[in-house]
Amino acid sequence: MRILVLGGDGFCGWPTALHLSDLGHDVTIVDNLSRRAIDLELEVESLTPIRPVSERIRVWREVSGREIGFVRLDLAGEYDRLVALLNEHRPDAIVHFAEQRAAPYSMRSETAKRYTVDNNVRATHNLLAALAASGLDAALVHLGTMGVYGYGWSGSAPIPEGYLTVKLDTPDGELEREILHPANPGSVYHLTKTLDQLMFAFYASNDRLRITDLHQGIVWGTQTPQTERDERLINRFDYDGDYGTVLNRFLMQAAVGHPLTVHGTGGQTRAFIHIRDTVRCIQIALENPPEPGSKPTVFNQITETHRVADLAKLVSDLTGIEIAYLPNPRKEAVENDLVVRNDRFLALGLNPTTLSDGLLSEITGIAERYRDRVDPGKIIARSVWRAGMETSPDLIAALPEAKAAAALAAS
Ligand code: NAD
Ligand code: USQ
Repeated sequence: MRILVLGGDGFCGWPTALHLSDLGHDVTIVDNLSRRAIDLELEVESLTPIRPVSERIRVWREVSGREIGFVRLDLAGEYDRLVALLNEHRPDAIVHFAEQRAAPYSMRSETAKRYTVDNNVRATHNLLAALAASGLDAALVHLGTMGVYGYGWSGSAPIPEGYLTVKLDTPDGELEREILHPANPGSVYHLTKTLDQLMFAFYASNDRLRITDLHQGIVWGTQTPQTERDERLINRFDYDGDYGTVLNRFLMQAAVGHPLTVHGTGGQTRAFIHIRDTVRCIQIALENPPEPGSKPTVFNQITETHRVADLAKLVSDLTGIEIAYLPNPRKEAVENDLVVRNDRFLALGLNPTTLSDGLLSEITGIAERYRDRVDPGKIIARSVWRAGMETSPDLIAALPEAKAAAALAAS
């Protein structure tokens, strides 16, 4: 297939582009490199030394013999170029990762809130309008989030894959309807994903676009078989308080000898998926698109659920690093149940990669290798959901020597 990977320079997009290219698809990355610009704004870098996109693509050609195209384009701001790209390129499928994806970043300031809504909503709507105008029959796979359902809304009831069946009493009797699961966003970022869902429902119905929305959990891990093939293909690894996600942060913290930063009691339960399964799920979704005229297909893209406190204990038991219970900078339920249906991917052949000591130590190994790139002043999460909420001071001024961190872990 000819596939456009929108946001293909990012943490999920880059390994997906390589995976699809390795399978023999003709892949073109479309990205405005805004994520790299946000690193400069936040004065922090990926823990891993990611290479410029042109070098990444050149190295992939060297090691695989396969070409990946690159178009630098802002989906939210360059509509006419997007239309021209679709008309010239005529893709069979499009994978859409190209949004501002960090909940804490989306809450850090009014500017960041407005940027996140402007960028994400316009990017998605521009894509849908351009696709409808092009008359192409390309299947669209979008990366959504588990957070559209919210946490704790349905208690211990399993979260279905996108839709709920409801019964309405009418004067003429009972009416049964399938509706999108109620949206309960927990941040401005998550809010944009709930708006995306409505746009997908409209364009699937009005323009017969074939859309799959993947409600993905928190992605952990960093490398895939393709990104491991050369150090210059290495994937992004965010560890800072805005972009770093919880499990990768705990593993990085353990590797460099920083206490594990649990927000509140750690009673929050979340859904997780390894990056190797992310790329496989996208392949499966591309191979199983909905028919024109049907409502968007929703897959819950998760393989397991865990309480944050249990993850901290697991990493602490493995490494000997202590746990720090910090004021929670977010407005979120102190504790929640989370039971999630993921039958569709399992039925289509996904063999889940679940938490294992081997995979955990692979990541601490990466963090140890690049520990000199860690800025300890960027570890504590300081973007608060409401002005005046308390945050923790830095827990350490400088990282312990590598030897001291290893001794601590061994003790
Ligand atoms: P990322 O920030 O690493 O990658 C996103 C990419 O999109 C970046 O390269 C960025 O430059 C690009 N981009 C953003 N706005 C753009 C625009 N207007 N035009 C062109 N390019 C643009 O994020 P990620 O972790 O790879 O996440 C990818 C997608 O998956 C996001 O939509 C995110 O919401 C979703 N997701 C991520 C996770 C996770 O844990 N990382 C979990 C669930 C869902
Ligand atoms: N948390 C800690 N300590 C930390 C970091 C986080 O206790 O050091 C807690 C948070 O308070 C939260 C939970 O861990 O309760 C998850 O936080 P996170 O930053 O790992 O994940 P989140 O903000 O939910 O966002 C990430 C991605 C986002 C994606 C989402 C999937 O950044 O793009 O949509 O995971 S989901 O959570 O399923 O909606």
